[in-house]
Amino acid sequence: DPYSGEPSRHPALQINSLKPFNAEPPASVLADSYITPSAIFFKRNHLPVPKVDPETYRLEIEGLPSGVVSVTLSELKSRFPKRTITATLQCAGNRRSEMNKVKQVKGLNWGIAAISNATWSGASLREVLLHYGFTPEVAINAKHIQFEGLDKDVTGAAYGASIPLNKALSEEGDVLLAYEMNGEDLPPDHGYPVRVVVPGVVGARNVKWLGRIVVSHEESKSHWQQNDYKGFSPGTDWDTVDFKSAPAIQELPIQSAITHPAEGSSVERGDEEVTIKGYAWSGGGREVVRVDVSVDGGNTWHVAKLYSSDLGQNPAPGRAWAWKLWEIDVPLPDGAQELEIVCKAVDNSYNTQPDTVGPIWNLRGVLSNAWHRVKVKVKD
Ligand code: MTE
Ligand code: MO
Repeated sequence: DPYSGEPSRHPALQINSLKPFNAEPPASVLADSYITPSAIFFKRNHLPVPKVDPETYRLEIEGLPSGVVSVTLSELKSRFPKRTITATLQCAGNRRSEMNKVKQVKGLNWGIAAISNATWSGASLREVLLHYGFTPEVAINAKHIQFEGLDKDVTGAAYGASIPLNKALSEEGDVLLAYEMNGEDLPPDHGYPVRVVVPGVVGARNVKWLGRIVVSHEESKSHWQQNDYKGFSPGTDWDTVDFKSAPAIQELPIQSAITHPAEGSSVERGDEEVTIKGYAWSGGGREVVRVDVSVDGGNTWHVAKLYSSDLGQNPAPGRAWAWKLWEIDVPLPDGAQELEIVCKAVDNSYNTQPDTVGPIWNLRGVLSNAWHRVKVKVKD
């Protein structure tokens, strides 16, 4: 069994698939802390977790004028300043289960918690590439940075993905070769000993157990870059889909969801108010500037209070990599028997979420970011 050496996992995780391991925290605890504890951070593995010995670990870098470079873990830690960012990771399939309710899609049936927030520390990918000989001449032909994991399928093919060169090389891109998560060594499930953190970009490009970086004129040839993680029209089905016709998902769209109260729970009329909580995040470093909340299905709206890091710092423009948590107390409407609680977020480009799932439905169930709706009863 290739899965016999898997790490132990927190019992609170809600398991979507055991082999490979895919799990999300309960929605009710997701917004309890701004930084998601690593043990309950969502986990999305396509393959068995590889066992990597930090002593023999080598990161290979290809496509630079000096040929193949081989970097040890201690070189990565000692040669480059340790950079730290707080960044939210979201799987392209977060909230896929809502698409499934419209029409069956293919993929893991994620709820609203295939998203989590952590601090990540490591070497800057930009600084590493420049150190090992990346020059403007290289940039004339190179357009993509490819990443390969040390996790392999039965045919020996590794997990792989790529990002545009400009994201990797930009000083404001903040792409890390991370060796720490929340101040500790990366846990096995999250890519020990090194993973790429590409803030603002879909989880799939944040390659774990990083074994190789290739500076290239083309995107990664991997299945996950070419034939998956792409968006399509609701009218496209498995008979007509042409994966070559759509770009690979990189920056994700605006997202928000309600973590409290839970669907089907109830509130007391005597309380006169309902406390509503959730998260909001946007891709590409766009900052969430507002979250609107309704308790009557979207007829009337209230503006929630936003929370970011406990340091209270505003993110630099275009580098809002971390989510915001939000909270609001809304008065109970007179006589209502049931509330339809709705949230939608707005980012600093004034992008907002679509109101329903139908028009954004797609066969793979990715990019599911419609208004999140939760129904609760009002008890007399
Ligand atoms: N990297 C490798 N090597 N193998 C994988 O299966 N899954 C990707 C990405 N990086 C994956 C990977 C996907 S689809 C997501 S959403 C994120 O890792 C999940 O990261 P996490 O498990 O740390 O939450
Ligand atoms: Mo993902």
